[in-house]
Amino acid sequence: MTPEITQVVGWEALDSRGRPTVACDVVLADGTRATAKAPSGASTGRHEARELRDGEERYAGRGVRRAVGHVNAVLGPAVVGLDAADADGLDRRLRALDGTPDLGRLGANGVLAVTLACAVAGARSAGRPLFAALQAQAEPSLPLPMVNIVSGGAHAARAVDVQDVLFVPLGAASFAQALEWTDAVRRAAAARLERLGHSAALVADEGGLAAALGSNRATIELVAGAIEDAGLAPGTDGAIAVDVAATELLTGSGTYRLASERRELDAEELVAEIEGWCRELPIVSVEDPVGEDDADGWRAAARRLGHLQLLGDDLFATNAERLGRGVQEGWANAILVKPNQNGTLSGAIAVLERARKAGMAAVVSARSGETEDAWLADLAVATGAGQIKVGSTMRGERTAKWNRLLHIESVLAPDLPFAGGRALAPLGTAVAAERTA
Ligand code: 2PG
Ligand code: MG
Repeated sequence: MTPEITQVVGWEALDSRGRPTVACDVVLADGTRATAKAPSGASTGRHEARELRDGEERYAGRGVRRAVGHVNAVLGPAVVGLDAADADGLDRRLRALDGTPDLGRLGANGVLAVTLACAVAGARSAGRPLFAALQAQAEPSLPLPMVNIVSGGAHAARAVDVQDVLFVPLGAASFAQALEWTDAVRRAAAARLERLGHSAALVADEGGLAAALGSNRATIELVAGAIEDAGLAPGTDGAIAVDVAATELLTGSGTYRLASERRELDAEELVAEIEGWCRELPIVSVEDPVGEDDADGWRAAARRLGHLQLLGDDLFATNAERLGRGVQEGWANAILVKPNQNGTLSGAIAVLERARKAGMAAVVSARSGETEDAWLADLAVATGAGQIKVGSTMRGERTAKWNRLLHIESVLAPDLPFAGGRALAPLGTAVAAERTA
């Protein structure tokens, strides 16, 4: 057993968008100290664990002093005396204290900061890197990155509608090479933008290029061209992932607005539009092609895009119950896992393990509002998730995670395998509903 927790202190920090977030310090009986901070999304789904925000004038209502107060008065005192490394036990206690399924009473932002800080302290006290200390049942591996090249949607003042156009270095032989190739694609994309008269100096929330290219297809074509400019073979060396984040495009009447193209489509039409992009461009992964509760839309997506990696973010919200339903009904063949959507570390790990058992691919993901913490990288390695999405290759809150993975690969655990292109949901296999139909 790790030395017991003796002190827990919450405080208000800032995330990468300059918005308040909950930070938590934990001290153990042997004097070990650790701090962790909760990330926060902009394109948040309805089924996520709920952050507690003050709603007062300071920080435009986004202050988190109430959540911090709950860490100091309720959550912290309740975990003093417990084993910092026992994430399951700790998280059970934290969930019971809150008592609501979405942790909205005490605040999922506070709960997550406590569970993470305890895990980091437990690993540090045992003298083990976090990825080695986390209790996961899978074989650890270095994840294949999917990296934001051009941003749109809620992360880029809606320059275009799709939120992320990402590069996937499918054919890279190592994590380090995957980042080198990504850098070449980013530079080529920036050069293309400048040739078109746009500024490559304007970046979005995750450090991606932000440009109003007039249409979603043109934006994806720009990245496809950049892959070729970088001297990489499209479809084998490198490919494209798109996060449509379609929940954000919903109108009040259930249609989807592509504002940059002045078009409004129903779910079938939107999926057909995306299918068209996928036919002509080297796209291997499509995330949230329709809204989180659009069951018919997801059925259409499974039918028309299920031969690709069909990735659910808002759809599953890192929620075990929604994943269970999704597996039953064949909603998608891959899941995005964001610990703060779940609210606890053990909950996020359980979702990853459930997905793996169901034969789904998994992408561990940062949020658009991040911190300089690197625990997400360790989580991806420990759970052998296979893929990770952290934003672009620049800005400190992003490089904290990439650098952690570079460090693990080159120094801390050079024997770990690199998941590579095999980590993608197997191309050509349909989603579960199709298989059983
Ligand atoms: C997403 C994430 C990360 P946010 O939708 O996948 O890009 O965005 O954190 O704003 O939900
Ligand atoms: Mg998403």
